[in-house]
This record gives sequence, C-alpha cells and structure tokens, in this order.
Amino acid sequence: MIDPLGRWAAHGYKPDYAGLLTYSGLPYTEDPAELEGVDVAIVGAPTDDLVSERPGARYGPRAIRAASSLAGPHLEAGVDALEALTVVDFGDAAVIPGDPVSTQSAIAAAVGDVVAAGALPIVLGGDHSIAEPDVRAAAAPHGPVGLVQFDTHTDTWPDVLGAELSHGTPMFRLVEAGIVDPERYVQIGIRGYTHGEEVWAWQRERGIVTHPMHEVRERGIGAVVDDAIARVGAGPAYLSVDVDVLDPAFAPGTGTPEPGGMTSLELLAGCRGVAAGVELIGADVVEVLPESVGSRDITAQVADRAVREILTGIAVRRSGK
Ligand SMILES: [Mn+2]
Repeated sequence: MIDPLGRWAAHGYKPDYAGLLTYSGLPYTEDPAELEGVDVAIVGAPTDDLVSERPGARYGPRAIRAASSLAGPHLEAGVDALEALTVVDFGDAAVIPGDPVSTQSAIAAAVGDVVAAGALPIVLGGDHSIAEPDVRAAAAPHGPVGLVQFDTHTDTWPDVLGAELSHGTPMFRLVEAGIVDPERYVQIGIRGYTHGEEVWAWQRERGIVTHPMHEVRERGIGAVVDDAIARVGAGPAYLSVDVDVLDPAFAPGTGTPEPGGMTSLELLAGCRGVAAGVELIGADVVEVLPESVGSRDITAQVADRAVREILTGIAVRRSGK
C-alpha cells in the first residue's frame, strides 16, 4: 500500500496538487491481497472505444481523481465517509486501447478482485459500456441484482448501428443475460428524442420502471428516489450514474449532452439517497469528458462529488443513522 501523504506525513495532509495522484489522497494499491479489511475500493476504467458520439471518457478517471476533494465531514449527513469507511484507490483496470473485448475482461477482473476481497467497488468511467463488466463482476456472488440508473438515455438498445457492444447497449445486455432483475431496475432522469416505441415496449414487457426527467421536475428528486428505493426493495443492488443526466450547464463535458437535465444538487442528493436506501453492492460514475469544449474540470468536479455522496450514503447506512 502506498500512502500518498509521503513526504507530508508529519502534517497529516498534503497540498491537493502535489504528490501522487490518487482518489481524494487515499492510499493506493494494485495488489488484491492488500484489499483485506477494505470497505470500498475505487477502480478506474479509462476507456471510450465504444462511444457512438463524442470520445474522451478515457480521460475521466484521472480527471475525477484530480478534481477529488480531501476527506472531511459531510455537513448535511453529519458523517465523514472517508473516516467511517476504509477506502482505497485500487488504480486503473489494465485497459487495451482498440480492443474493447480485452478491456471489458480487464475491468471485470479488477472489479472481481475487489468483490472477492469482500469490498464494494466504485468504478470511475470511462464510457457507459463499462457498466456491463462492472455489474457482471459485482453481481457474480449474488445472482440477479437490482439496478438504479441515473441517465438521460436508457442504454437498453439491442444495438447501435448494428454494434451490439456499445455504450448504448449495456443495460439491454445485462437484463438479457439475467444479471440485472428487470423488476428491480429503475431509471431516473431519462429525456430527449432518442427513445422509440420499441425501447419502451421491450422495457414494459420486463417491468422496468422509468422516472423521466419531467417527472423529476414535477415531483422533486426526493419523491422519485423514495419510489426507486421502494421498487428495488431488499436485496443486492447496483448504482450506475451517467453524468449526462445532468444539464450540460452543470456537466458540459460528456459524450451525448442533452439540455433540460438535473442540477448538481438534484443528482448529488439522489446519489446519497440511493446509496443510503438500498443494499449497495457496487457503483459507477461514467461519461466524464474532461477535455470537451467548456468542460475542463467542471464535469470532473461534479462526478467526484457524486462519488463522495455515494460513499456518504454507504457510511450513513452502515452507521444505522
Ligand atoms: Mn448512459
């Protein structure tokens, strides 16, 4: 285990911009044997080989690490997740650019190491295709799992222009493979002009619940998240956060931006609510394009805070508060 505090150890913290870059300055390891006793491990999945529109999500994990804030108590929740939980940065999966099949295997292997150690993986994307190996590995000990997805798009197309491996298809593939239980699968924030009746028909037949963005606008994020938690119910569940659920004003750097989305406040409250309300077995935050026009670290900052809210929700749930 490498302690990034390094030469600043005597001070108890280091300048944010100096020293080894890890998530929130957490200890770093790539050795699965060092995951013993760890509650949560951060895993990077830097790949964007399977996008249908703008590339650049391969730079997401580094940007999120660089934007990550230091440990400290959550003002509203009253817990310091990084104090309450043992969290480490497990580094990046050994992605192979141009070989998405090998990349997916590498992501599943890294997430599998975390799961085998009894820790909970939080995966930094990467485009949304990484959800397939993430959920597959996280669900392996459990059988079919629940899923809460914050997203503009359902990502339940059978193919995109004939391509079955795509960031538009992971949720279709996970349901069809029996890894996600469609009756415990809830989507929040869906909008835009891309979903045809064939998508809704496939989802309806399987009992997938959608809370579109206009419902979030009308009822508020709290009511929608309460419904999602009730629908997922007891039993293991995964949380997948596509930052394109945010309005591009809050997340300009993403692969398929769609105006009319959530504010940062709504998404952050939603992430904490879901993580505190369901039996979480893993999470990912995807589609951060830090090099996109107008993005720089704005999108990475909100992605980092989404991770922190998930960690806070986990800490709240485990504290029994
Ligand atoms: Mn998506």
